[in-house]
Amino acid sequence: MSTLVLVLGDQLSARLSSLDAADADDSVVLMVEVAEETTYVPHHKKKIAFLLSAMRHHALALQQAGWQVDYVRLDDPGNTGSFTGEVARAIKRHRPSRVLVTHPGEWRVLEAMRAWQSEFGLPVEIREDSRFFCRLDEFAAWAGERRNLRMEFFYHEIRRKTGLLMDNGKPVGGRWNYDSENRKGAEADLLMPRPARFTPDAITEEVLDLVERRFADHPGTLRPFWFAVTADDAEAAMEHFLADALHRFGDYQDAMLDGQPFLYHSVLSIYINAGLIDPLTLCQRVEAAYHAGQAPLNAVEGYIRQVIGWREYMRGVYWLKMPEYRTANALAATRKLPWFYWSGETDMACVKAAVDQTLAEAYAHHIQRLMVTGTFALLAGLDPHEVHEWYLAVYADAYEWVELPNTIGMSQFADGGLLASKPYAASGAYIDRMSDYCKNCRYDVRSKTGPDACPFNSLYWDFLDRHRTRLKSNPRLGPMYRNWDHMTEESRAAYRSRAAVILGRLDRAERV
Ligand code: FAD
Ligand code: DLZ
Ligand code: SF4
Repeated sequence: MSTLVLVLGDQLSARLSSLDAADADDSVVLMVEVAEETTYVPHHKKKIAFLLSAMRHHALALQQAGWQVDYVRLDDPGNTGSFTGEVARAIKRHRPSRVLVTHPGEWRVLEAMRAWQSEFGLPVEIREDSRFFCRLDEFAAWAGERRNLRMEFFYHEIRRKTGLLMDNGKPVGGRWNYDSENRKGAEADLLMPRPARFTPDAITEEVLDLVERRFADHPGTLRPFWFAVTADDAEAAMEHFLADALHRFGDYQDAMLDGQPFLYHSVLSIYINAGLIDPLTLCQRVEAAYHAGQAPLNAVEGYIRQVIGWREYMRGVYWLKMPEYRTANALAATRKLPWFYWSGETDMACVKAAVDQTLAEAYAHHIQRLMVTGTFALLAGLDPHEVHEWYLAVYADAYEWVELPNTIGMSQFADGGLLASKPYAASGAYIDRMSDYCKNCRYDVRSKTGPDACPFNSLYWDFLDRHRTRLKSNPRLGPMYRNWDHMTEESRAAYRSRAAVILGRLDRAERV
């Protein structure tokens, strides 16, 4: 046997650069369930179950396609618990002349792989991940010497490159971006879509038992487990989204509703990131829905922008800025992550809703991640590294290449503004405008500084005040600083003292 092809848990794609470069008659595909990957952060139980079940199903699909697959289970005797240890054992078993692998999604894994060639004494080829629209060297060239990177210009490039929503070199409809139409508040109705749900088969049931036994101390609820774990079912989930929710995706993209974890979102990132859905196929299907008159342009453009714009841009920033990016902390935030991020035990109805549904489903939509749990962490000065580890652990779609720039850059402004033009800081008024959470909250969103005042209100001004030196020259924050300066000294003192009460409670691990 001449080639050993290592396929990772988020490389479950029918077309993969490592497999494309190998010959099925002369290769062994290695897939390994390893303790290091399941525990380097305390992943949500549903996330582990999804990945392990999807890996086991994918191994069968590869066998059916003619590959010889060597699959190592978590409980197999002798499992060393790491990629490096398992590749070493597989080299002894199969005596390959080379190792092939597609570029991994995390820096720490790439670092380990880079050592393999000298460690094992045979060629190790790490191939570009062709499942993305933008190669890493293309992104580096685009980023060049720019001090601030902005997604919008990058997105135009990828539109041109892919031809998605293009008409003779011009954007369909005459505009690149319809985001200004995508900020409506939603109301619950009886016909709200729900993501497609799948009944676990025998393979998934076996994995669920394993996860229940082995990861009982990890966060989150395991059952009911309803994720797709095969490419066919993931495709069915995609079709379900196209038919049921895409047409209103744009209108309600930023909305939040109590008891509605999914709204009109696709809930497909879990499958895209693991390789079960090809992003180009998905975007082409979305574009076709527009041309068939099944969805309006604001929905279709908005959706495609998330996938070919934000998703690719985050990956580019990650690989451009690692490893320093992981420890960036431009605002010098050091407060410990409050326990309620793991338990949902808080009186803030918005945060409770986001955390509770995260623990139940390993999912929250973008505005919940950004403007509820993310904004609270930013305003309260939580340590961005702890915040990062939380996001990486609790979401089923989380891998460092996409989670870290979203957390460190977009949400926590810990990169000092490389990725976002201003911090996503907001008072309770934003959450009140975009959701119905405030109606059932113990706090009063209209109250600014009294004992029942919404914590977001005082923390917002306190945040701006604390970071004045760094943020005052940001043109997008100028009006806010002028408002603050026009307040009476008494008002400013009241905001500061109410914020101090909230922050003191966090520091003493008291209920907020
Ligand atoms: P939809 O709202 O239906 O969007 C469609 C698709 O667009 C998504 O499936 C996703 O592939 C892509 N997308 C949308 N926004 C982004 C974005 N900001 N970055 C990258 N892709 C995007 N996304 C992840 O895939 N993994 C993560 O670990 C992750 N961590 C995040 C952490 C924070 C603090 C924030 C603010 C955002 C994070 N996101 C992450 C981005 C976004 O929240 C999720 O992609 C989205 O909520 C997934 O749900 P969905 O499939 O229903 O998305
Ligand atoms: C997330 C994850 C988990 C929980 N378990 C495994 C595993 O047992 N085996 C595996 O190959 N991959 C797993 N993964 C995904 C990896 O963490 C991911 O492939 C790397 O972080 C590179 O992106
Ligand atoms: Fe959240 Fe404040 Fe509204 Fe309560 S009042 S739900 S804490 S924004």
